[in-house]
Amino acid sequence: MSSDTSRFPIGDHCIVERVRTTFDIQPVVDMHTHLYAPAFDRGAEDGDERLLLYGIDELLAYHYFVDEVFRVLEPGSLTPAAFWAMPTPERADLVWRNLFVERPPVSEACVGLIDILTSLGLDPAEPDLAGYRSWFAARDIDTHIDEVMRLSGVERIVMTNEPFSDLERPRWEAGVDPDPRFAAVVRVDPIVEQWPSACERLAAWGYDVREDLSGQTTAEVRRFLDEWIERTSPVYLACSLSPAFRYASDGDAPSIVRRLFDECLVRAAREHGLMLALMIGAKRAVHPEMRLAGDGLGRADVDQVAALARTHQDVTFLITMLSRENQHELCVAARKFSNLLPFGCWWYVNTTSQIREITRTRLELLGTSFIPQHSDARVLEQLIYKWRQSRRLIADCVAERYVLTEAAGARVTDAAIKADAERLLRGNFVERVAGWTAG
Ligand code: RAT
Ligand code: ZN
Repeated sequence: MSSDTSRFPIGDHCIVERVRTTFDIQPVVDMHTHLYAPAFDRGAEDGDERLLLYGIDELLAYHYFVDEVFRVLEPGSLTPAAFWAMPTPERADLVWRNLFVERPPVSEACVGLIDILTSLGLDPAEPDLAGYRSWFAARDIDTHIDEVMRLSGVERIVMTNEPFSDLERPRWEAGVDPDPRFAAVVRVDPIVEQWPSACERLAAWGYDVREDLSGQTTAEVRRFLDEWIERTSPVYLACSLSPAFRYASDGDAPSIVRRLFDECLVRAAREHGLMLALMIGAKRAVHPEMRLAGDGLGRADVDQVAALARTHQDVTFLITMLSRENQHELCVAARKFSNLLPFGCWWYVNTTSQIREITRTRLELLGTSFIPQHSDARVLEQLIYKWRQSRRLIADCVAERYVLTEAAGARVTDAAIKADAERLLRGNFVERVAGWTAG
């Protein structure tokens, strides 16, 4: 454990160690990941695309490394199309050589990968991937998941389950055995973000829906949501929205998006006693040839979130925003509407400097009434570095507040520190999930 407490302006360094120790051992509920229970891949044949990704090749093929590697390749030496045509191990070799062997790994994602290797007892200085590949190949997946969860202190992994994904939908329809280590989430971006094509797909699946929402459309969208809620038993409903997202109506007639929220998504959330998570600010396909690595971000309008919260005060909205510029405004909106629950430092703000800044702002404005982090892990072992890093950063931000609390004259007991750690890393989420049972 590092003993660098120099950035604390005043006082009692001992409280910093007490907080770090408490946060280090507090189990986490990771409330947004892209990981899947291994049961989703049971029966998959060699060469089939997998839902649960793990191991060195997948770690290096992670989309956070794709845009990073293009920044250091000789300009014009490789097109995105040629890159994607390479098999995964070849892409992994390219990333390893360029970002880890030819220069010291410096970026957030690079340092994270080194942390993973070291935590698993591997030497991070191998010139090539052969040794890592055989180490991962010898792992039994169920034991490996347990070990990764132990190392990262994660008690339950919340998946992102997408009924509109052609890869995932058939697995649910065929039936997936429940795995107590994983919880489901129904995520339906296309319903709001690409309504015309979502409408076409729903119609092809037998729902009586029309693009202008006439007739039975919203009832039929509800039927679709109800069926998926029944099938997956989700812990919340979710939707990712572009920075241009608008809920508030400009004229008298409610917009299609507003009706989809009011009559479908929010109503389903309310009637099933679920939270609705909105992840706002991803500008999809800014550079389409880069595929998953081609998304950017933009500043969104927090007034839209406030309008939703004001209209539906009996539903809890889990909100994360991608733009740094939205973070302070979101905290202020959450002070006005207690049904707004800010969560996580998402994607491009899941970096050391941004986690520190956002967590400090949230603690200053919201006390401990928010969810400071989720991992967004897409590859299993990422849980290790993402949680190791976030735990420590969150603990230090909390300790910084306690130093001020004590300087002002109040005492912070060990029991109070433990209660805050529990609230921040699991309680603020699980207490709002009806019927939550320990994993
Ligand atoms: O962080 C990521 O991996 C992004 O690609 C997105 O998946 C984002 O987290 C999302 O949930 O849309
Ligand atoms: Zn995500």
